[in-house]
Amino acid sequence: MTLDEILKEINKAETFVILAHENPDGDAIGSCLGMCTFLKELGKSDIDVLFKDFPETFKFLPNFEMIKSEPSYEKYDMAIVLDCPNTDRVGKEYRKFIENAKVRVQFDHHLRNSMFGDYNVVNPVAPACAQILVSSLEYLKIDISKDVATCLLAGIITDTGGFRFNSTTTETFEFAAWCLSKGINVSKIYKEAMMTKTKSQFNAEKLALDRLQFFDDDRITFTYITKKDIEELGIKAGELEGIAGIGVTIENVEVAIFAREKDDGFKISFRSNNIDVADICMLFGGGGHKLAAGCQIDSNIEEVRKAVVSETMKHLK
Ligand SMILES: [Mn+2]
Repeated sequence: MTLDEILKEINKAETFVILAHENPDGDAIGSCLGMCTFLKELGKSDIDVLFKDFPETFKFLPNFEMIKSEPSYEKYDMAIVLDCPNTDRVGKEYRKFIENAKVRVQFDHHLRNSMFGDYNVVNPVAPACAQILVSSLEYLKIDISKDVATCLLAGIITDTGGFRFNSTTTETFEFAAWCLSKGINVSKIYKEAMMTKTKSQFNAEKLALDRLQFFDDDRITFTYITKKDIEELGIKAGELEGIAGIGVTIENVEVAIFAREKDDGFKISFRSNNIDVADICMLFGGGGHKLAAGCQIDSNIEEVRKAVVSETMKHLK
């Protein structure tokens, strides 16, 4: 099966690049560091984990200091791509490392994955990429070390919203229970991954909450953060990740929309309690999961708001 072949290829390869979607969240970072730690434990030493920007809040994870922005090689023996549905999402400057690699392996849980790897381990119903890595290691009968488990648990906790989302499976809890039985401090990882925020992150959330508007009989919320806000508040990569989900915690809200300004327009994140927001995002050239999806619109904030709110209203009918 694919996994046995991947392990054979890993054993053969000497230089590795590990990549995930840009603006990485806990699942992307946890999966990458879990993989990196696993490779180190196998005796591999030439490993690059590449991110252009990444949140410092995950610095409690083993091997966090391995993350860097500058590649060591033009061509790697193996590219391992995690939590990323296509080669564009790793970011412009890193895409070539997937194309140039002798062997391309990917593990992912996004809907509509482009299957760009030589080996694709893709399961869209898995709650986190990190959980696919857990099942893969278990399938290969590999003992999961405490350090690998810590990284992967952080990924699972992030992408299940702290075990809240209905994507959470029995395997999720079984792995958390197994971690606890191994003496891993699950509550500490939970707190670091879910609850801890920087002051600039808190200030951004405060501003976004202040601006939050309701539409369609309070079934839709919309809020935004501009480039100017990002500069003024000193917001770093990843610090806006929590904002999208705030709206759907309000009673009767079906869809929460969050727009953040980038150099080329607005990146829009949708969160839903029920309806398929990946469908809505596809109309704007984006995609994602049923209850969490995104797209990009190059326009001003008024136009963006009008477009996404009216399209969401149609879907809610
Ligand atoms: Mn993920």
